[in-house]
Amino acid sequence: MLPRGQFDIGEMPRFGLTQFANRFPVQTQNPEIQISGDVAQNLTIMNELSRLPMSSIVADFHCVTTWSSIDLKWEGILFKDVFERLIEPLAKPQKEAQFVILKAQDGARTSLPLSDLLKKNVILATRLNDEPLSETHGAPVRLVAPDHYGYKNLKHLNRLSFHVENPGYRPSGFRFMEHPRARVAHEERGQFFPGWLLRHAYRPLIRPTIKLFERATKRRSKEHS
Ligand SMILES: Nc1nc2c(c(=O)[nH]1)N[C@H]1C(S)=C(S)[C@@H](COP(=O)(O)O)O[C@H]1N2
Ligand SMILES: [Mo]
Repeated sequence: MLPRGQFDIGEMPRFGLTQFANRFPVQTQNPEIQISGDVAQNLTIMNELSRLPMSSIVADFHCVTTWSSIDLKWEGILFKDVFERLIEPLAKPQKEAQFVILKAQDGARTSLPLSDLLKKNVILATRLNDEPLSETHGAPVRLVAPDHYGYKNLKHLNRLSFHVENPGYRPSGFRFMEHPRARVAHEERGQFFPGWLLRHAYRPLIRPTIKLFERATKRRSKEHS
């Protein structure tokens, strides 16, 4: 059964805030993630990723605007493994640095508490449904945190920063649209307004947003052919 307020849209569309429809990653081949913030040592993670064990999860994906895509198979490296095997020993974040900011090649950004990222179903995915992750769905690497709404699942991930306190970072969209945790099970769609209200406000935006992203993707592939 789908969580409250969600419906099954079938195949996963390319989606996001409208300002990202025409922004694309510069680099889609090799994952490269910068680690910074309240750490002893800044760090760039690249080839090290391929030395960590691959994991896979099967999960449903829930966009805050109420569409869901079910039974997606993601493969990659658990965030927990990356944190424990690379980030902790090499970058040495301060113990109190529990506020994590995630940034992407297209300029999108979001945040999550470290404790949410360390759950066993949070993965830095490089494959979707037995194929390499496409540019559409976040190449070369995206975060997948299925217990959290889609906007926490950053595509084209290229920076993680760890902070003792929120350093005044601003989310991609309006503040009311970004809940600090955005847990699907609690319908934490945003801040200040209840989930059920945002549900109704967002639903009419789905079709036009999908169209906008489709047009942008078509234009992009023409330019690249
Ligand atoms: N870099 C980046 N990540 C992003 C977005 C985006 O526009 N840019 N949109 C978010 C939103 S709102 C959703 S619902 C999902 C959509 O993922 P999809 O395009 O693979 O369906 O990505 C999320 N991650
Ligand atoms: Mo979304």
